[in-house]
Amino acid sequence: MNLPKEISCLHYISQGKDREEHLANITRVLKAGANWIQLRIKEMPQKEILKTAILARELCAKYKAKLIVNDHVKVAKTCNADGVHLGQEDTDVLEARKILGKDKIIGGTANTLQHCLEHLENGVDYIGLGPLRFTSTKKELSPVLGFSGYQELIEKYSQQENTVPIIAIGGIKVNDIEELRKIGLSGVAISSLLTHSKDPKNEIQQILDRFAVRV
Ligand code: TZP
Ligand code: MG
Repeated sequence: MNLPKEISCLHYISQGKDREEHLANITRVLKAGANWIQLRIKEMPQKEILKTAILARELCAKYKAKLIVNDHVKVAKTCNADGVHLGQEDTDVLEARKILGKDKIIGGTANTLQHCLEHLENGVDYIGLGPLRFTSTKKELSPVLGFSGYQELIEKYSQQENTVPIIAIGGIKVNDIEELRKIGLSGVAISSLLTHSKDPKNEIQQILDRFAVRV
């Protein structure tokens, strides 16, 4: 699949109880080879999220990684992040595009084919589709798709004339990559596995390698 804005095949989704923990977890995966960080902070005042985003921006610049801010378009704009990731309940994609401009990356969450088609219509740069399986990382999780759900959806999605990369999310482990890749996923977004990994370097390398096989 064509990757117009160089959408990485591995998105690390940050987690942590406070600013320090988010930044420590981000630093750890950057050192281990991650090249794409999605700063996902819930339950923190916007000012604090902005401070964290500015520091995450510096870290990502140091390791030549992309920084995508979850939910907060204004934070993404102010800290000059590479883009924003928007859920179904967040700022409208068209509105975000007006604020951020054409060169920034906008990703959108999807759980159904309808969501994917709407995102295409609105001009997102990638779609985060999931969950693959249950995960406690996200509250109010959408219905689990499983491999068969992805298969069915991607068969229909790939009949569209112009598509964008689809990134799988939700409870993903290294051993899932091969099957997801075969189904037609362009990448994976992972939080827990990498946050709690004893050897993130090894896991990141394995994931990048498994996607690199694809031509
Ligand atoms: N959206 C659907 S699942 C999820 C998000 C943000 C979190 C994925 O995290 P994990 O910990 O890799 O299951
Ligand atoms: Mg959101």
